Amino acid sequence: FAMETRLRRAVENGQLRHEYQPICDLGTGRVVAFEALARWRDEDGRDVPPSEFIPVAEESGLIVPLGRWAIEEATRTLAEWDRDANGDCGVQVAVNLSPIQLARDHVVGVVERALEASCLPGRRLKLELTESALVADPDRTAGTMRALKDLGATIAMDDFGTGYSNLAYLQRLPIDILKIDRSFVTGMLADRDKVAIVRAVLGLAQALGMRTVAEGVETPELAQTLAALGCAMGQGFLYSRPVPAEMAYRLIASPT
Ligand code: G
Ligand code: G
Ligand code: MN
Ligand code: NA
Repeated sequence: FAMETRLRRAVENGQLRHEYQPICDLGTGRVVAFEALARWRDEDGRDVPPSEFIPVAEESGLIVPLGRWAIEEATRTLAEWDRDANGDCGVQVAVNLSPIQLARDHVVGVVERALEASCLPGRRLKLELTESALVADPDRTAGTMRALKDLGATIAMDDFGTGYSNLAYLQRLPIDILKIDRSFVTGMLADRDKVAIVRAVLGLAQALGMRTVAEGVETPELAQTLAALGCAMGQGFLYSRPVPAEMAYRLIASPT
């Protein structure tokens, strides 16, 4: 439990940070959104990846304060970008919601208060859920998703294709965006099976009226191929690694 103790201190003392990774229009390369990604530097100076500390936060219940911080910090940052732009800076901010957080906290109230505090309309916010939230508690998750939609937020299914949920929920839930998992995208130009999976997801999204984001877009060739296949947006090292908020703002102010 040593990591849990140190993570608890970091959450309480406001020592977590965000980095922001752009999500771009695959056709034009313009930044349309930023995904907020939590960062934690442990007391010994080690940058602990979210793949290590998010599970600890989920098991310990710390995901509730951590998740609140993430929503508040991301909306505060977007409001700052708007101030720097003297108006709507033109992008959304995306925040990851953990299934445990959805089960244990009143996320809708947290989102509503954060939007109010930062004077942002709900449409500026995107919330990324994973299929595991639907497996864990489909009814509660569905209700939360509808309430978040009522606030104006966009709902994205993260890591799509890697979970264990069935496809029936896709049609019943207010999902705006499917994010195609990086494992299907990176390297797909040399792998016909990956192309087939990506095509199938794009077809499904189109049939259900959803938009798509491909994760793990590392090369211009990949961006071109995905755009030709009908994918709207991409995220990955081609555009930028996750970067601190000040650097992210410069990516909007002077697009590449
Ligand atoms: O290594 P990298 O930072 O890109 O890892 C990002 C992954 O970590 C995201 O895809 C997401 O699953 C998880 N993550 C990052 N920040 C948060 C957060 O604030 N809340 C939750 N639930 N997950 C996060
Ligand atoms: O799939 P998930 O969202 O958990 O992945 C997030 C992780 O992937 C982060 O660590 C992020 O830095 C990394 N990542 C983001 N874009 C790319 C990319 O284009 N290629 C690779 N290999 N990793 C990426
Ligand atoms: Mn995500
Ligand atoms: Na992800």
